[in-house]
Amino acid sequence: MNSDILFKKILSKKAKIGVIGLGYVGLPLAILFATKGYDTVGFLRDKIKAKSLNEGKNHLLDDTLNEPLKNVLDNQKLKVVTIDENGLDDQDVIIICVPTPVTHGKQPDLSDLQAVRDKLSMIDVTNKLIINESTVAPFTTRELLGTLKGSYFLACSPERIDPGNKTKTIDAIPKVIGGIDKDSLLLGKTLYEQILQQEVIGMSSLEAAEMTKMLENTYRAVNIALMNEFALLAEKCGIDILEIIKGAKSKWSFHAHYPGVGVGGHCIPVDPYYILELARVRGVNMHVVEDGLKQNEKMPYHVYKKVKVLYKKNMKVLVYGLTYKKDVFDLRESPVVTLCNLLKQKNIEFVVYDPLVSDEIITDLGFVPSPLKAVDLFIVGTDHSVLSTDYPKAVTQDTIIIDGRNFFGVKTGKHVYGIGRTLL
Ligand code: SAJ
Repeated sequence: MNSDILFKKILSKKAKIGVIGLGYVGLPLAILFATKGYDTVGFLRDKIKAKSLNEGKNHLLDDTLNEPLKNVLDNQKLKVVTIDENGLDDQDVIIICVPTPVTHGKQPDLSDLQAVRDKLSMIDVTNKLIINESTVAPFTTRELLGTLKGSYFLACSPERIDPGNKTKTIDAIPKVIGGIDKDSLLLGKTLYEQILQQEVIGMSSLEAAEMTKMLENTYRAVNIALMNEFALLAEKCGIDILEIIKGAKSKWSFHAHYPGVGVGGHCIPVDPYYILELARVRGVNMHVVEDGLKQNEKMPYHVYKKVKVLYKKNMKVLVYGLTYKKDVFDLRESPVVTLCNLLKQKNIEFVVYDPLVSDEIITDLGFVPSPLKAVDLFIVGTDHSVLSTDYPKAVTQDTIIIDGRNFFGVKTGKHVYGIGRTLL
């Protein structure tokens, strides 16, 4: 295989870019390549989503993407098609950005990635550069994508999108990349250097790149778990965990994380299960990771126990915020959904309000949507930025607050019961 031709195409922006999967990762990436001048085709499964994207409708509800999306559609640098339509074999570079969730049994679910592999195995990928951005455990890229037809280049560069982060946008996040061989690494590194303002760090192998992503997100999950565990002790001691974290932050080596109702999203509560599976296969016991994940998964129950103590029959109860994190319209693995299902199971009547989630979706989840109104018990599930102007519509001086995200800095309503802190 000849890397020179592809190098020249990348440097002259003549390389045709295919991005498979247009979610939180693929859509900003496809728009970025197109904005930088590459003819880009976005591939996804859903015909309706493809049509609405081609009409400039951004299904992620990330308003920062609307204008750049419109621009690259207008100048025809970006086109969106379904993966069943032809076109994959026209691409010089194919970047895979499909979800890698876990099953209900917390086992890796690689079905989307395997479906892409099956598609790619139907074309001759000779001289193409295939890049896997989907989060996987070490050896997965090699095993799943290393035996396609033809002689091609293969790299792995795990995505690091931070949904909802308006400053750390996709072009502002450093990237790591590993290749199956030197040419693949160099091609991939050169490609990303054409579009990113940040460093592109070459790793020694595909596996080193895969493991980097595993470490960074498992580190975050375990550190959040540590804060959750300290919060439980702080509650028993009448100590304010936020004061303690603030004090600890004065030490240069302390990287703050915060306790809360739990850990959601498609990454942090999920990725560590991929490394646990690899550790199991390789006979390594990672009990720190296991216990950390369990601690995080206990937090919705911890908040439920607070409700149980404070709830009295016929109390008006409102859960504010359902999404897994503030200002992001995403319910995947949301700990607040877990909490609401618990309240339902225990016959505690409540209504739900989330400024980003429609009444229809709330109803589909089996909960009762409601506008903001004065309530006896106000439960913060997600600390959306608008909470600061929303809460007075529901919190009176007699309202008890259970603050799942430690949003309230001062006593508000009758009392504020936070995670690791109480404002009486
Ligand atoms: N959370 C806490 N305490 C914290 C931080 C977060 O309880 O101190 C909770 C959040 O409320 C949320 C969950 O954890 O429910 C995950 O939050 P997150 O912002 O860490 O996770 P994601 O999935 O939105 O994105 C993270 C990002 N990592 C960082 O911000 C460092 C992103 O950069 C990664 O690329 C992404 O995971 C990913 O793809 O892995």
